[in-house]
Amino acid sequence: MRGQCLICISRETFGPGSGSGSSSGLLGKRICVNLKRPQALPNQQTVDYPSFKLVIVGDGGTGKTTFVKRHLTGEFEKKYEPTIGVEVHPLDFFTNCGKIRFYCWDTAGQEKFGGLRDGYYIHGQCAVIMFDVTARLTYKNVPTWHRDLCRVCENIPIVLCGNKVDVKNRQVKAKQVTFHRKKNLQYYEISAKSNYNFEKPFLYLARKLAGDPNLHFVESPALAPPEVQIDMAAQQQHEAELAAAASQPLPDDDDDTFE
Ligand SMILES: Nc1nc2c(ncn2[C@@H]2O[C@H](COP(=O)(O)OP(=O)(O)OP(=O)(O)O)[C@@H](O)[C@H]2O)c(=O)[nH]1
Ligand SMILES: [Mg+2]
Repeated sequence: MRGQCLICISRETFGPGSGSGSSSGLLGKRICVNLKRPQALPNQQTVDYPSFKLVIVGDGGTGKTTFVKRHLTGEFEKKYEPTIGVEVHPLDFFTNCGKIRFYCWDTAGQEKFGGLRDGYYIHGQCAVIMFDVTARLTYKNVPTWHRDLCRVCENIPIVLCGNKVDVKNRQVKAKQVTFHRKKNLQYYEISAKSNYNFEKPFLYLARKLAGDPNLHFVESPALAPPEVQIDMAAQQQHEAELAAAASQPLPDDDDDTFE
């Protein structure tokens, strides 16, 4: 299968320059990151501007690979090809503080293709946990992904993404999504296929990593053209429900009661 690989992680294979922390631009000055941290693959080009390892996890089929491939490459898999092990995609963004790169470690959701599994999380500096709003089980499994991730990466900024909001008959309603509130994560509704909210998770993570809530993107990344149109009126309704739910008290423990 194209571009898919199982890789081994070794600290020694990454030389100076593979990490961020070089001081190009304001961002570089603010962020202190260990230069030896492995972020890219050993054979992957490294850059002299701040770069971060972003780990993407979630059940198989939730759209992780589709999401990262929207950026630049223009590739879009219509047919579902499960990821084997991990694929690492370098994604660049232009901020008012300079350029920033996320090495997106797109991991396999399917157990049988998991490879090193949480071995891929080592030195993760930020993360996206993805579920599919059309498949309840993928939301039920979010706490497990979160727990496994946090065992390896303590205290990293994490975004929870509910993908496929373009689908009419969604199974996980916006107001049923509460996990992020319990764990202090950011939540975004996204649709990889329509590019809806594509930039939001990256912007949130960039702001957290830079420690600058005012950081913003100065250019939109080149994205693959939308494959579907999203019903914006319906989505605005969902976003309003989400905002309203945020002011409600949290259910005691709805992880198990969400059926
Ligand atoms: N309707 C809709 N379908 C999507 C969207 N994103 C992904 N898909 C479809 O969902 C299926 C799975 O997508 P992948 O990106 O391969 O899923 P994955 O999370 O990488 O799966 P694993 O590699 O097995 O972990 C594909 O058929 C995609 O076309 C979306 O935003 N909307
Ligand atoms: Mg995949």
